[in-house]
Amino acid sequence: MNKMNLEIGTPPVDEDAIALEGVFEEARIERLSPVFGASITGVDLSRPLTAEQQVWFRNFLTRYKVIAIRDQDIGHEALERFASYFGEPYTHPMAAAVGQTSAVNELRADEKSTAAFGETWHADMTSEESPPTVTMLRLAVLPPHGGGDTLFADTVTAYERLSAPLKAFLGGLTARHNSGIFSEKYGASGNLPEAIHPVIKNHPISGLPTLFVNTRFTKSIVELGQGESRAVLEYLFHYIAETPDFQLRFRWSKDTLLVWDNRSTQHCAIFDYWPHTRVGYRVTLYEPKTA
Ligand SMILES: O=C(O)CCC(=O)C(=O)O
Ligand SMILES: [Fe+2]
Repeated sequence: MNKMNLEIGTPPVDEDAIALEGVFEEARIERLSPVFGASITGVDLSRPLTAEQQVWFRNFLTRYKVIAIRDQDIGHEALERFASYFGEPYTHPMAAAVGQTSAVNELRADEKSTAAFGETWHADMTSEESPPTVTMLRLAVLPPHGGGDTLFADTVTAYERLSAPLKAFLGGLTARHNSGIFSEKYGASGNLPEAIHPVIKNHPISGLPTLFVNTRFTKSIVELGQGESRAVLEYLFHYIAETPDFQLRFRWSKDTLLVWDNRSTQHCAIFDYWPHTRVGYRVTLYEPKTA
């Protein structure tokens, strides 16, 4: 089996395609759920990866959608280097307001926080014409009594499990996404991105259809009347948020680097640890690199 057969244009889902032999001899993979998600131990991101290892990681991500790379006590430079294997760093349009000063963005919540970043179900910045493709987050400080888990939903499986008539109906629709959340939450004004995306969007690498609407950015369905749009979106938002069968709850460990495919998943951060501190370092990428 060719280890690289998940790259652009081929369907992803053969486990042999991400065999570790000859690429990472010391590594071990464990599933995070039967549906999606995997963790890997025994790799070291403090050093550059070979071209073959980079392709392997991209395939691993496409296949599992959320990957946890354990025990990465790495600095920002190594984080940025690993991130560069997945795309170009994305700068948030509200960079200053969300505390971003470089490609690596500190995510911090502590006793002074009234909210944490990403507390509603969303994919990152779908209000962009080309939304981020991959996001990675390394947690450096964990709350002492647990908490601060992150929920994920697999939006390929969410689509797959809809009935055929609903799939056919949604297949012809597009939706408006905007960044209103930033004016509401951060008082932002000016040119915030907005975009129209198909409600069912094919993943650019796997080709698989995904359910591409989210509570944070999706405002209406272009082809429907206002009431119809509201009802359909309401149903889809609830369906994604309330179907545990295609969700996982990720429990962090210190120095885990979590990478998610922003095109085939949604996530929701849980802020249950106040007044304790949780600190992470985050890099967001756009424009997939091909091998
Ligand atoms: O803090 C988290 O677990 C995730 C926050 C979030 O939504 C993000 O980093 O995109
Ligand atoms: Fe997010």
